[in-house]
Amino acid sequence: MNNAPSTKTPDYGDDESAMQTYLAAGEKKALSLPNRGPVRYDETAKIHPDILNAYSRFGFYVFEGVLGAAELADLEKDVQDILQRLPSEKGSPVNAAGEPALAHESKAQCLFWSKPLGDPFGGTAFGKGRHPVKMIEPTPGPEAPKEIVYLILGSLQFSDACLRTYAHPDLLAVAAAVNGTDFVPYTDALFLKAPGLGASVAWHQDGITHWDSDNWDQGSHGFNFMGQLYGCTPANGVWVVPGSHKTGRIDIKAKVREAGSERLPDAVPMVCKPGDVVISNRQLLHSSFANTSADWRVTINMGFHRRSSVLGVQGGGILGKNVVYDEKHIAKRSRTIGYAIDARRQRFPEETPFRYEPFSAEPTRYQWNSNARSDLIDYNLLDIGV
Ligand SMILES: O=C(O)CCC(=O)C(=O)O
Repeated sequence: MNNAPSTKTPDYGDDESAMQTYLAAGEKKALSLPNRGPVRYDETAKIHPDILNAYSRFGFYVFEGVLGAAELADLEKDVQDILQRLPSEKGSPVNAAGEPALAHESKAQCLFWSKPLGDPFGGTAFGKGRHPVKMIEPTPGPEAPKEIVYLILGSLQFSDACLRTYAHPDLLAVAAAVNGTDFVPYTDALFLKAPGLGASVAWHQDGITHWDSDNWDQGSHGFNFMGQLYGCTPANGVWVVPGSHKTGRIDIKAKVREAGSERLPDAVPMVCKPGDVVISNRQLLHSSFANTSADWRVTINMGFHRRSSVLGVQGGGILGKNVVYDEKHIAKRSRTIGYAIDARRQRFPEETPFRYEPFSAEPTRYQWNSNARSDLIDYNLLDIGV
């Protein structure tokens, strides 16, 4: 299997002791922040203002226990299937069993490869150079493969379970509360951090187009939900600098220089149990370290924007087609929401499905069936990247 763990546990070498101290201190700090708990509503059935205030203040909030046991079991089964379908090596049209590989016919780039414990974006021009500093790249164990897949885009076409999670009514209620009832999709992904192999993601702020806009604010570039299949720890999870979503573009090189390493002193890790889902503002300064720990992290990323941030806006040039996003483009890309709501209704009939306001005139237009599955092939060519 492409992401099979190696046998020897690697570490951060000369930095190991400083790293362990940093991880432990970060965890303590993260757990002391008042930004975690279940999804809660007020007496008018709106997302509780305490949650929205904490999200606004820190730029992230850990929703505890959102994904139940049945949903997690479905997700785990699909993730195992995805891992087995990965190409046997980069560029191969087949998996290790000689069967057609996942995404080998995809028109959009879906699979992102790295050397084990590497930092593929740091210090490169990717994303208009938004990851300016390379992270430490620990040496992997001797049995590690040459390259691993650490990120899969367009994930909703590869997993019905991910599609159903995308329509979790509590999460979509949060999306509506944060981005307005006419919120729109951004992109969806799976981050795979195999123990002893998982790549790092260098410090960066997401968002391309709105930093210098007159009406820029803390919500201009949307947010990601990060659903945790196995939970996440300081060693394998995402780190953020709380509040940095409000301060505009940050000079990351200077910040790392001041800190003397990429262990930024004002950062905290996302610490989650299986089934927790983090909402994370895309403008937050964030990163994740190479996973030298013994624990898997699988994150189901689901991103959403405000409609006003994308309508009539030229795409940022990283995701999907680089076009001006008009109503037609947005409506077509939003079909993932319609299909997901129906797929979820079929699997969890006891739940009250989320009502997505832009589809309120035709609530049954999107039915999840084999035609719909075909309709989702390459849906991510229309990802909305600002
Ligand atoms: O999950 C990770 O390790 C990185 C996530 C990230 O950078 C993102 O979602 O923008």
